[in-house]
Amino acid sequence: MAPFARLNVLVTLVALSATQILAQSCACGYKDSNGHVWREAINSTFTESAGALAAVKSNWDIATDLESDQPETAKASIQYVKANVVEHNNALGLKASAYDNSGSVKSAEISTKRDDILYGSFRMQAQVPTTPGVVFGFFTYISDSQEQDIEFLSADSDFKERVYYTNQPGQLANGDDDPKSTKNGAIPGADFTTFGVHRIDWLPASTTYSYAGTSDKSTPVTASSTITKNVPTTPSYFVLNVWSNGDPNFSKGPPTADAFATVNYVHLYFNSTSLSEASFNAACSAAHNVAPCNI
Ligand SMILES: *[C@@H]1O[C@H](CO)[C@@H](O)[C@H](O)[C@H]1NC(C)=O
Ligand SMILES: *[C@@H]1O[C@H](CO)[C@@H](O)[C@H](O)[C@H]1NC(C)=O
Ligand SMILES: CC(=O)N[C@H]1CO[C@H](CO)[C@@H](O)[C@@H]1O
Repeated sequence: MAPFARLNVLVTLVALSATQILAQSCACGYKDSNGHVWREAINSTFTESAGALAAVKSNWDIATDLESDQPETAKASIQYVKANVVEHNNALGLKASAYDNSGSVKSAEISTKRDDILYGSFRMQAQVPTTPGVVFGFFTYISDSQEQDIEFLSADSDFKERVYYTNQPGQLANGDDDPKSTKNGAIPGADFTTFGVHRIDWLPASTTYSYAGTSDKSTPVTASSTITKNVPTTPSYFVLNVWSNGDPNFSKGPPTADAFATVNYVHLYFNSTSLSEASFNAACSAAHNVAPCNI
């Protein structure tokens, strides 16, 4: 076996055993701060010594598609490339590259290998991009009308505290934002360029978007906002991306320098259509009904 292959096997074994330990110790699931219990978890910590890309490899696919179907006002297509998902500041970097006038902006996207996630509590600790002209997204997705997303637009003058929460579709037939399915606004005092936790809690009748971070002076700042319209009901992927299409109506840009989101971790706690309540209960009872792990 070549030394690199041996290393890969070793990394895989370490990753597998970490997953098994996680599964065993939380056989009765994960209980969140609202008292909801979730059966499964994907715990991607990008700051560990194995490196961010090892954690990506375990649970995520890196997008490589060209998205050429863009609004009329866009200046470029989006080309997702593997090379833009990188180790960055000892964490995961998602990069939209400085535009090279090639007709598409090289961008970054990771999505879970699983598309069976149905309800859950999803958190990431991250810093938003500071180079103007890109979108940073954290969202569930299965189709354009079964999607709930958190987006940050680095071109906003107040991008350090402005966030876009949407249960898609976020627009009315006349093109205006639908105030019932989208809540866009500033979280006064927040500084998203410091590491804060952004969270989506997806329940059958509501999506709650929240933030727990700090101001630029390290004062705690928290906020939360609930949307009950267009709550998705279909099993989905979980996705993170950083992209630009140069559309003056939204992403603006394209960026003239590389733009990075820096992600320390993504913790997804959820139910899925692959592990039934009955199988979960059987596994929990086989583990002597230990208490759920608090998350
Ligand atoms: C997720 O991973 C982090 C760091 O690796 C660990 O501290 C934490 O306990 C894990 N959470 C769960 C619920 O397993
Ligand atoms: C998730 O699974 C737990 C354990 O089976 C169950 O109690 C809970 O109702 C489920 N949550 C949702 C939103 O379906
Ligand atoms: C919906 C919207 O914001 N449309 C705008 C898109 O950009 C063009 C050109 O900048 C404007 O004319 C539209 O009003």
